[in-house]
Amino acid sequence: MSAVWDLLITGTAGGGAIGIAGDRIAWAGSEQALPPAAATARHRWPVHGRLVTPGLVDCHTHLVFAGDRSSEWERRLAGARYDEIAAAGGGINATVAATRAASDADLLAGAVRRAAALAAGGVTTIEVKSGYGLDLDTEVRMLRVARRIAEHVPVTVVTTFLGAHTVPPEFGTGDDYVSFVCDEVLPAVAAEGLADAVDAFAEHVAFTPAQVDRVLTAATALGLPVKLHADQLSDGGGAALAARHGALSADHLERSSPDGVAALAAAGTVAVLLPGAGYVLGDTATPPVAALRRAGVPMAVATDCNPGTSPLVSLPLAMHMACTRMGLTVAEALAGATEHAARALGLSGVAGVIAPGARADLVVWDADDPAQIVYWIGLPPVHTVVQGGRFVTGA
Ligand code: DI6
Ligand code: FE
Repeated sequence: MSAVWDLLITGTAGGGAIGIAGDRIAWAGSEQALPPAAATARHRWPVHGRLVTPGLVDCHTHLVFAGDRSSEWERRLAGARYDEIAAAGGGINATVAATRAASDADLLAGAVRRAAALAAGGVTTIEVKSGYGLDLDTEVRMLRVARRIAEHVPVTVVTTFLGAHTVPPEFGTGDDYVSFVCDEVLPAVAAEGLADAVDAFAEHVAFTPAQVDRVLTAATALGLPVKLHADQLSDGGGAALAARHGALSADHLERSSPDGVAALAAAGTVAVLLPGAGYVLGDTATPPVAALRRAGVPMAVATDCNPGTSPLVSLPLAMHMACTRMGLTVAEALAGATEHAARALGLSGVAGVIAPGARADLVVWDADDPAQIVYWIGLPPVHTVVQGGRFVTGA
């Protein structure tokens, strides 16, 4: 750790102090225990009793897409079902058609707007999935666009290849499409270093466990970590399947069985809760939070921001919903949007924590208790965001 601190934050809620050197946290602890390096810090910033948290981590989004599906939602309000709309050519494939037709500039502009909204709510790390291209060219374009978000919004972007999102119309069967994903798209994406992880949609409207197994096996063979959309609309054994592959995370889990929960616990896989999707789909099923808690499965919370089931661009609101609809405590929601979310991205110790060596991503809140962050709907009390040691809003 370099000797001279660039910034010393003092007077946090609870009497803490944080030393920053370059883009990393050099020291964190009680103000009473400040080491000698504090005396030579280039800048001092007393935050007057404000709460300071790690920069929030949104560990599951589909930010890059084109088109609009609000009319599908209107049809669902009138009684149509998500799977019926998908079977009739709407759903994910409607967004695929719009995304294939969009220019890179348009894809980037839309993603930047949504990323900026997330950042305004205190997010400094965003995972972004592909999965609305489903052909080689568009999947690659989506991932390149995802990486470029960070040129426009002060966030770190982590990318996930979700080629196995649904079967595109030009493929007759899921098996043929999965062969194309494993043999052609995934190797190209890996060769270009475009994906930090690989995901798939295990669901009766998408891919069978056997097909998902092929995708995750191919990813592992290429050295890429895996994660899985699991047990959202039906219990297809997705949690156990994710665990079997040593997945970083299993996401959704509304219909996971006790066996699935036990498998996640044994594998150390993070459970990512996505309350926006169930809310928008009007699904009253919620993940087995009490069982996950009992089993010691780390729980993360994310927006699942996507055009079909979760048009949500506020992580604090997702945290609120995770408390109100799923029974998380405020402390669990905060850990879920920081430390556990970072773990779901393979970034333990790098993001989501205030500890020496971690990235200096911090939010100073106009609040002195985490409940005040989670409680408000539509007004996250962000005072200042520091990303990579630099002020990006406020002070
Ligand atoms: N699960 C979801 O909720 C979204 N994708 C997924 O795998 C749905 C995405 C969409 O409908 O566009
Ligand atoms: Fe999703």
